[in-house]
Amino acid sequence: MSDTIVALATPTGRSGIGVIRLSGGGSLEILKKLTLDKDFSPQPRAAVLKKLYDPESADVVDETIVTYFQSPQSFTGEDVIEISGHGSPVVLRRIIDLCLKYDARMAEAGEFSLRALANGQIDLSQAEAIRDLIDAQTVASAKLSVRQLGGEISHRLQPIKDSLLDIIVLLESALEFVEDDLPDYQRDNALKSLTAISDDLDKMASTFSAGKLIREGLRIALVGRPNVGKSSLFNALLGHERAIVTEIAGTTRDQIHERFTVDNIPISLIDTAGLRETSDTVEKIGVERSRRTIADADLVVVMLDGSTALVKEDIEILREVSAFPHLIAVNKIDLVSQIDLAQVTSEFPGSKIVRFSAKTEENISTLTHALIEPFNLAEVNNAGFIVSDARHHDLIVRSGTEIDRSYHLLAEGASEEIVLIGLHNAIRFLGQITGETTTEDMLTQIFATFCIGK
Ligand SMILES: Nc1nc2c(ncn2[C@@H]2O[C@H](COP(=O)(O)OP(=O)(O)OP(=O)(O)O)[C@@H](O)[C@H]2O)c(=O)[nH]1
Ligand SMILES: [Mg+2]
Repeated sequence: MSDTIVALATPTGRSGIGVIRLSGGGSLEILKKLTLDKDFSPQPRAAVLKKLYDPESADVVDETIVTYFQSPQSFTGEDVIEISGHGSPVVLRRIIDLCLKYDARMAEAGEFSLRALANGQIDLSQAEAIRDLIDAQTVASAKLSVRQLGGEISHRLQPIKDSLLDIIVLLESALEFVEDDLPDYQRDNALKSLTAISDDLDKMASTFSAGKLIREGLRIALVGRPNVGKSSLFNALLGHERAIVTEIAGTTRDQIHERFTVDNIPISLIDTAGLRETSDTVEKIGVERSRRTIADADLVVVMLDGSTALVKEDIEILREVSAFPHLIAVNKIDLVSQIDLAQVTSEFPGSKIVRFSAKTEENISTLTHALIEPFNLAEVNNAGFIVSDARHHDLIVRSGTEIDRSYHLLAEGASEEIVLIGLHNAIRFLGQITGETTTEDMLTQIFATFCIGK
C-alpha cells in the first residue's frame, strides 16, 4: 500500500474556501482522527459537514465539508478525501500540519496525477492535459486541453499502433520460419501499410505549428529608433497606458513584456529601447537587449515615423531585421507624411508595410491582424485534431523517421530482423506519448512540471 499524501489543491492566500486533498490507504484513518469520530464511515462521494479538531487539545480547527472517494472510484484510484475548509491560509496550514502529524506526507508536484497514472485511471497524455488545462492562458488552449483530457491523442494513435503491430507480427513470424522468404504480396502489403502510417504521422505532426500557436502563442517585438512611437503602439494594443510615453528620445530603457490575445492567439508583446548609438550606460544595455530580443521573436515589428523622412538609423534597423520574420509599421499617419515609402519598398521588396497612427488609433485593427496573418490561422480555427505538446510532436516525428527508414530497408530487401529494429523503435516512441513505454526518469521529468496538489 502506498503512503498517504496531502496537499492544498487550491491556491494559497485568502479565499472563500480552500480545498485540501488526501490520497492513499491512510486517508480515512486520518479523517477519523481529525473529526474525533472513531466510527466515522462516510458514504462515498457524498459531502458531509464535519468539525475538524486538533486531537491533542480537542480544539476546533475549522468547520468543513468532507468528501470521501472510496478506492478505486477516485481520481487517483486510491482512497481520496477532500476537505473544503474556510479559505484562511492559517486554518488550511493547520489542517495540513495535523494530517502530516498523523502520518500523511506532503505531496510532490503532480503526485496525485502520477498516482492516477500508475493506477491506470488516466494515461500519460491525459495527465499532461490536466496540467495544460490548469496552465491554459486562453480559451482556445483550454479547449484543446479539454479535448486531450478525453484521450483524443490516444484514440488517434491507436489504429496506427494496431497496424504497426500487424506488420511487426508478420515480420516476426517470417523470421521464425527462416527457410521461407516473406512472400511478395505480403511484403507489398506491409510496404503499403508503412506508407499509410508514415503519411498519417506526417499529417499529425504538421498540426503542431497550429497547436504551438494556440498554446504558447507568439513573441512579438516592437523595435525602431527612439521616438517613432513604439511605447505608444504598445499601449494602444494593450488598451491601457502601460509604458511611459514622452517626446524625449530614449524614454524606454528596459524591455516591457505584456500579454494580450488576438483571435485566440496569445501574444507576448515586447516594447524595447529605441535602437541608436548612445553613450548612456543604461540605455546602451537596453539597446543591447533589444538586439537580442530581435533574434528570438516570432515576429519583429519595425516602426518608422511617417511624419519624418527616413534616416540612416531606420535603414540600418531594417537591414538588421530583414533576415528575421518582420513587418514594417509606419506610425503617425495623423501628421503630414514626410516619409518616402517607395524607397522602403525598393530596398526591402518582400516586406509588408502597414500605415497607422498609435495616437488616433487609425488602422490599429489592420495592424493587429497583420501581426498574426503570417501564422497558420486556418488550422488554429479548424476543429480537427491538433498536436499541441512539444514532447508529443517530437515522438511522432521520431516514430515517423523510424517508419520511413524501415520502409526503405524492407523495399530494398533487407532482412526482417533489421527492418524490425526500426519498427520496434517506432512503436515504442508512440507508446511514450500515452505512457505505456515511458521510463521512470521521463515520468519524473514530466511530473516535475505539474503543480502541487494536482
Ligand atoms: N502625432 C502623433 N504622435 C505620436 C504618435 N505615436 C506616438 N507619438 C508621439 O511620439 C512621441 C514618442 O512616443 P513613444 O511612444 O514614447 O516613442 P518610443 O518609440 O517608445 O520612444 P523611445 O522609448 O524613446 O524609444 C510621443 O510624444 C508620442 O506622443 C502618433 O501616432 N501620432
Ligand atoms: Mg518607448
